[in-house]
Amino acid sequence: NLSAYESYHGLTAEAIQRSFLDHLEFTLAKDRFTVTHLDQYLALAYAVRDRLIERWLRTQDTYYRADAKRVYYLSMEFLMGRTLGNAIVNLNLKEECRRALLDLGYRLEDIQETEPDAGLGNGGLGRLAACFLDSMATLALPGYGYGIRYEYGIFNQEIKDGEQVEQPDNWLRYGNPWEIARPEVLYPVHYYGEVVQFPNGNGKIAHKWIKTETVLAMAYDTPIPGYGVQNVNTLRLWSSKASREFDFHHFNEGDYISAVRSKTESETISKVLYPNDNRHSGKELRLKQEYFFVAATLQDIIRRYKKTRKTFDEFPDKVAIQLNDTHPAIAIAELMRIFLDEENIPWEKAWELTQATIAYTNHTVLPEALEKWTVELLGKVLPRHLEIIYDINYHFLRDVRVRYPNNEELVQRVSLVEEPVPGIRPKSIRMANLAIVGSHRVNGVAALHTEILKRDLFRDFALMFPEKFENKTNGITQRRWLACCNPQLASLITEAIGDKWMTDLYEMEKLIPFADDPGFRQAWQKVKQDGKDILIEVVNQTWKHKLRIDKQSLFDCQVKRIHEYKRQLLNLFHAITLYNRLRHQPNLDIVPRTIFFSGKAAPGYRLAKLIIRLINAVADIINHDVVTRDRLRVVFLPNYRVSLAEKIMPGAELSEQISTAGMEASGTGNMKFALNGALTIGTLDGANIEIAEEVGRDNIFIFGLTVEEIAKLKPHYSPWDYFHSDPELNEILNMIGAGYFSPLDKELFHPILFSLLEGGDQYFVLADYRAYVECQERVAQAYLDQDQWTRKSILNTAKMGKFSSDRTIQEYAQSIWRVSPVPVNMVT
Ligand code: DL6
Repeated sequence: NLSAYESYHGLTAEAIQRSFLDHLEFTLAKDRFTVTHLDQYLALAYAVRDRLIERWLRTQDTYYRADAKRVYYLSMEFLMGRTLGNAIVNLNLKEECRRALLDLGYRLEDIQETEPDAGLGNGGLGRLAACFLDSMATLALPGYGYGIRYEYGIFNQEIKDGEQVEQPDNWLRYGNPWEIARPEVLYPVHYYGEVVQFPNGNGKIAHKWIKTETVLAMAYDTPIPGYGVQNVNTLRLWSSKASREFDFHHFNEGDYISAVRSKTESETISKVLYPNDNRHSGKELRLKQEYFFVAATLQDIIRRYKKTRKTFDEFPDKVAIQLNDTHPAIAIAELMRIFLDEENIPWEKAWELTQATIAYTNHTVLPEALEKWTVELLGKVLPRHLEIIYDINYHFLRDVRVRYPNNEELVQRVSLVEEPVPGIRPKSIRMANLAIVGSHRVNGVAALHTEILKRDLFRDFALMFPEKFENKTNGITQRRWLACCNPQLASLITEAIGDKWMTDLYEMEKLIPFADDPGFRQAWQKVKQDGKDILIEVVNQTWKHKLRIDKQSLFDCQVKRIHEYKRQLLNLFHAITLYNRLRHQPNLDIVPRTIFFSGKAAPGYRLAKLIIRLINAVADIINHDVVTRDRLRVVFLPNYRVSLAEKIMPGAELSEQISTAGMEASGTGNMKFALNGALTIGTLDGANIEIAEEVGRDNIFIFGLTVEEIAKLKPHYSPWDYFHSDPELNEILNMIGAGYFSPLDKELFHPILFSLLEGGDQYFVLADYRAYVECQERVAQAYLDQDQWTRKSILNTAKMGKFSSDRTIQEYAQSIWRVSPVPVNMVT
């Protein structure tokens, strides 16, 4: 007999149950005879969503009344994963939901499993954006995520005969209860056409972009609840719709089929996420996607700004725009276009406002990932923007020549335009240079990465504008990556030190004394074992009980995108090393290991796909060998995604972070593992360095060449020397070459050997092999002493305070965005 108000707002188990049953009946039109798992999930999702709505509305109202400065996080990717569990934790409703459902005979965990992942991202960059949204809301910052509502997110990976097969990710098939469509929030986005000039009456020349093709961007909003606050922020994603004028043009000419075709073509813009991680595609559709969400977002930002202001003088005081890599960097030209052509603001003023508003985060130093658009393509798709970029370059290079006279080489290097080399490269726009010049701050994502930006990649710019460059070491949200994904460990920690760590991860330091408490260690070990059991269950479901996993074995995990620089090969070579040792000496006493791999390869990245095939081929041989299979297992878990990561982290004991030094900008998987008590084996790369500083060298396994050593070795590096001088390495490469792992096609894996030997081993796999194997021996030795291992595990978790995305976001808020918390108060 609850009131309707209680059904929408009540936070008791009773109210949630009522809401759940109401949605089942009135939203989904189901009864207990026809209800499916999907219905159960949807009904619960709606019930939980109801509890966010009032706070969500109140949040917008509070920000408006406070005339708050807003932060706009522009990202092509938001790798959100599932929403239900996170919303329940952030609303503190877990027990109530559990009870409400149990009473009806349902288990909360089972219902959560029905939710598809929102896989609107490739990897680290997209997941970072998702963690940042959680932290901004939790810190009560007026933050908005803006991106694209891809109809198809990152592909689903199947493994068939050891090979990756991509399947479309139709994640919206059964509807998305978390989004609210906003058909009234609709903006035109223009492409192609031409630019005309005319006198503006004040003795100046004005520009008009005409004869364009127009697509509409429609908004879909998702609530982002903070933890422990009433703030509920917004993620606004744009979906493309055909514009009416565009249709009418064809209709008027009586060409119905063309009209429908153009409509479909317009709607392809938000159809699919490009599945590349750390690689620039250069495709026209990708450029259109980038401009699509930037143009819609800027219109939305300006509309909101204009609600309270008549001039643009205060724009940078009310608006901070963060570019998540260069993917949205066209925002610099677009904001200038709006200021110049639509608002008639003079160039100098427009430029000052643009620079003061925008900041840019770089996420990679890999040359193949740096975006360059050919002048031909940019001029065709966005002719006015190309003109503006040339004008920005003209002003910028003029200043450079004044500051650094007679240094045309410098001018060439920093120019936004890369000059063509006939037959080699076309004339192109360097988006990173545009992003640096158009921003007031540029940041890297870990200390080493920022140093490399300043020393190498952006050296000239860092010397010109030292005040622009800052470091912001990445972080992860402890709400999802501990509280949601590892509730047992979270409870154990909370029983010991209280729950303040949920909003202040430095509180974890209070665990330090517990590392020496035998009772606590035992309890910790038990929870870690339960995590391993859950992971075994995942393996059993995936491999239909064909793989028997030793629950006592060391769970050694490398889960991330498959990329040569991340060096899954190094890990695999270690597995083959152990295998060979066991073959040669069957009685050898080794620490039993299960080596887990998981990750997707970009569909067009042939070598990465071949690496997946080799992992599976090696797994097949090792797991079937009666001599070795009880002591060594290799498991590839298909379809790595956020929800799978949430099952892997709690069971992992060893975290593989073994990229070539200098190449992984930060890494964030490294932080998730350590927070869940895994020990890291890693190179001195990205955030590993800072993790080592925090946990101490006794509690981490560091190996391999440093950035400086690689730089020294590079000019005369010969992988052949290592091939000839290291017998174990030699044996592995010969086995692969002779078809040991591919008896039906002995040359199958030759391209991998080619890249390692003739190709020069760009990623120094052979150079680091011996150090890695020796380091793994230290790991195995340490694992023998379970008590000491557990101590280190506890200390890893205890020292993760720095790696909360709350800390990262606080730093962005203070030194880049200059925004303050605006807490929402629900008491009227
Ligand atoms: O900053 C988030 C994440 C880092 O942790 C990874 O180290 C880095 O590889 C990744 N970068 C990209 C670059 N993609 N582009 N462009 O995903 O960013």
